[in-house]
Amino acid sequence: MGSVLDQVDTPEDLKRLSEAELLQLAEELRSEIIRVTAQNGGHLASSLGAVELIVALHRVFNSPTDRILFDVGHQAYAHKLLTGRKDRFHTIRKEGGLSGFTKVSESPHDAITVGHASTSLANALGMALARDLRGETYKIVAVIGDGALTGGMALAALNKIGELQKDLLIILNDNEMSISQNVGALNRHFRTLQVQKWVQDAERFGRGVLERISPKLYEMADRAKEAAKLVLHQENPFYAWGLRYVGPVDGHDLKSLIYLLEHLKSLKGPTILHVVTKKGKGYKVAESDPVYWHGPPGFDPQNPQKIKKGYSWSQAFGDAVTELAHLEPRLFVITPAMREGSGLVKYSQTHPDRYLDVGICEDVAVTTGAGLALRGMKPVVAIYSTFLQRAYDQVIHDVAIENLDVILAIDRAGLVGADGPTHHGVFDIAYLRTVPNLTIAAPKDALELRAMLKKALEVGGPIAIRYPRDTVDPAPEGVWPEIAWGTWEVLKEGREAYILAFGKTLRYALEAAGEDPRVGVVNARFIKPLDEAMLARLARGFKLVTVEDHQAMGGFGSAVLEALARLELKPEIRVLGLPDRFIEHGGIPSLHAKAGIDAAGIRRALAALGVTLTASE
Ligand code: TPP
Repeated sequence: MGSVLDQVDTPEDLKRLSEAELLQLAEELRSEIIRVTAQNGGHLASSLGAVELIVALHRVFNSPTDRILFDVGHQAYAHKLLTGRKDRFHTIRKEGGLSGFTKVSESPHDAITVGHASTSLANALGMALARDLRGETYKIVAVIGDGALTGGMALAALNKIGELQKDLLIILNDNEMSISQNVGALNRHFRTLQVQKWVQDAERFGRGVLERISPKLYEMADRAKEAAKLVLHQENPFYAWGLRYVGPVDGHDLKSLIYLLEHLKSLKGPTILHVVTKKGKGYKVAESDPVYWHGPPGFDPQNPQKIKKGYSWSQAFGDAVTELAHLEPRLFVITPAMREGSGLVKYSQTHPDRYLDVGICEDVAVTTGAGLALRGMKPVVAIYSTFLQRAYDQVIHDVAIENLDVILAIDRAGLVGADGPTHHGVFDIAYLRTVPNLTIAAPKDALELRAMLKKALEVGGPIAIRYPRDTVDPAPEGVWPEIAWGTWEVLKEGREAYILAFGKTLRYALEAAGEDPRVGVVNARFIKPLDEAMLARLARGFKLVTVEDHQAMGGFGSAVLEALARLELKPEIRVLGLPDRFIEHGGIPSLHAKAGIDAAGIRRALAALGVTLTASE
């Protein structure tokens, strides 16, 4: 048999394939996903685990008329390959290439634009309402992982779906994993369901038979009856929600999946099909370590090894809080499902009683922090800038109004690269800056991060400390420098102009200024409140350029302009930041250059102010 994938340009082509060809197609999809992810990096393990499910969905449903929604959209690589994008698949996550997630503007087959978790069910409900109001008859299928189902948004949507009884199919793709081991009571219940199912099957077929025939179990059973029997029971939580529940079934048994979907697709009302899959399926290393292989950088597919990445800001944060928790017994760290990404593995093992993974629910993370603070603890909510967007009201309503001692350790602040516009952390300054009581700081290195964390515990109140997706030099253990709270720091004196930068853009500022005595550089490490004394002094004598890895609108530069207006100072000034549009995925340095916030961009701004520098290559 030649390549089956070569014969597939649209999902229509799947309808013609034999069972053997479909099985071969699944294997070819796996190879292609491994080959391209090895080059580009990407969401390998999740995509490998969803291959059979995606083949079955495209065999049974008619995309793009039928709408197939992928929650998070990171598991949908096979979907991209089957929906007219195989020739461009090698560009995934590269600048100008395919997105790493589903994206409405990329393909008519992508039902939703995603990247953040737990949105598929509310979207599906909205689509079902629209479909019925407009007298249309297409099918709607939402695929959601057990991790994404820990999100309050998904659970709240289920509540409404159960009430409204619209026709839609929800596929719960349960691999027991979020990025880390999944958490929560529902997850515990799924494990019980799985065990119950094994016991039932064992009783029905005899344990020995089951061991021999599984996972081909459903082929042998009387399938129609099987599907009907699996519609469960009083104790199933979905039943209480008014949802028909089918499962758990083997999510890699392609033939049975197709059979089941054929039967479920025309049922009235909402149905949940619970499929059990293996994250990383078909690729040994990914199956045995799905945490690392959730989203690896590139690797050698013949000899897949973990790559030791450089020391990151996340690790610097994790190391600092692990140490700090020994000094401060009230310190408590919360993560919304990002233990590894936030550098918290060591912390979680060292201080398990002062650590909480709440699941993918950033709102719960922040408000649990509020509760801890109200009762005398010192919570640190470790959260990515982009995901903190989910908890804005909680920051205002639950934390800031009462000026509670909650530290927001904001990781991945700034452009994040290959994950693109759903993940760029470029709004946090704008949305936090307007909240009274809140302090916003950005360290220049790991030592300053330690100083800020330690001092934040003493100063109290809500304090956001933002740092980028980047490497940083490690700081020595046991060293906790003092920091004058609220002050900026002159890193280089200048005679004509000063660049005000912080965090990641400081490097660009120092590079732009070089050795030129005319241009100074300030580490503007406090964004709120600004160091107005220093700002006033500089504004009186120098030209200014502000630069930030954040939207220009509403960001640090805006804060500086507002302060200058209040102080009635009018220096010559340029504000550099990201433009008022969404920045696509790409390499971070290249995206910074395009946005004009790199060293060259700073030099251009200085030139516009009459201070012309030459690049010091
Ligand atoms: N918070 C939000 C709101 N969105 C996110 N995408 C994340 C955190 C980071 N994240 C991406 S995938 C993922 C997390 C936490 C785990 C998803 O688990 P699951 O839905 O079970 O899918 P799997 O990868 O296991 O297939």
